[in-house]
Amino acid sequence: MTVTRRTILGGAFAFAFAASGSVLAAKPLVMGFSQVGAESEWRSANTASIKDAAKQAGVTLKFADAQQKQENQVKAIRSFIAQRVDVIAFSPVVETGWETVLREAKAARIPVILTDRAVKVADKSLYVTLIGSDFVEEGRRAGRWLADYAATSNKAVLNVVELQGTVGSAPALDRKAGFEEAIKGNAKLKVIRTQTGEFTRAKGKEVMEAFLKAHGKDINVLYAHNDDMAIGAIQAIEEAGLKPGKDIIIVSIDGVKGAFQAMIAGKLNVSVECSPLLGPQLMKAAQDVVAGKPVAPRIVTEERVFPAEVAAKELPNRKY
Ligand code: GYE
Repeated sequence: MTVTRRTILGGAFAFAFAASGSVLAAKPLVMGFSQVGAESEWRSANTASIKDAAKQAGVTLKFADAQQKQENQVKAIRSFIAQRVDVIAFSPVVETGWETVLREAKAARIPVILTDRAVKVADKSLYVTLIGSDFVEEGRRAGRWLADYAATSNKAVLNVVELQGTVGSAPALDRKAGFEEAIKGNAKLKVIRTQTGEFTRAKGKEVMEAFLKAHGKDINVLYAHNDDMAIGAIQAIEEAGLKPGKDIIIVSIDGVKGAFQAMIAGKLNVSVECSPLLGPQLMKAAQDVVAGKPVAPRIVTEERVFPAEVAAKELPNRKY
């Protein structure tokens, strides 16, 4: 008797059918998920959201942490293919280098859903959809906030240092580009240094220390691609005897609780929201794709900007 595992009904279950067409058994949908790592508060909230949503939806989740390494993600995806999961989802650590493994998933007829970060592949049929934020827009929002701030400053020029995210990752590339676009032609804003802080507190602190050593009090603004690097940099600024949020204006992205606490303490000036709560949308897309229902090729998360003035009022509403 031949049994196909192709799913033709929706919900959280993949139904196994006998050759005769009768339903043999209802099996929970199995998802293999390869996570970037545990580099930030954002990432921990994202992992919790995916695990909770899987439980809620009755999806069996095979979760693998790649520790910020693409090779680990490729290995995890290959193992999901070998295990014949119903759907593969992953948040790609970097944008390039995915063609081969995605072709392997396609050959095995396992649909792939991207969450959070994008990949650069010529063949768009290698994945079903990308669920996540518009990082270029987040960068623009950070840049627009800073341009508004600069307009009120009586300094002729504000020297900006930038802490970039993981080299080659979609959020680092896009947040840099969006920010540059928003401050382009602004004679008051000058980016004097830019370097990666790998999205972590430890590296953010270390790189900010180096910036301070080289430029000291000449630094007027820090633009950090995420809150964790900003929080690390805040420590470095304090250790250098300067006041974060005052001597150095700080703009960052994510909107995690740690950022709200820093804003309330007057040490961070603004955080542009990037929601990590992608779990429910991911489970819905997975169920739809396995059920053969249409799924939009891009699902964008809705987000806001939180300046320090609203931090105390907003903190109780924050879910991550
Ligand atoms: O901003 C950062 C995390 O890809 C949007 O990754 C995500 C970024 C997030 O490490 O904190």
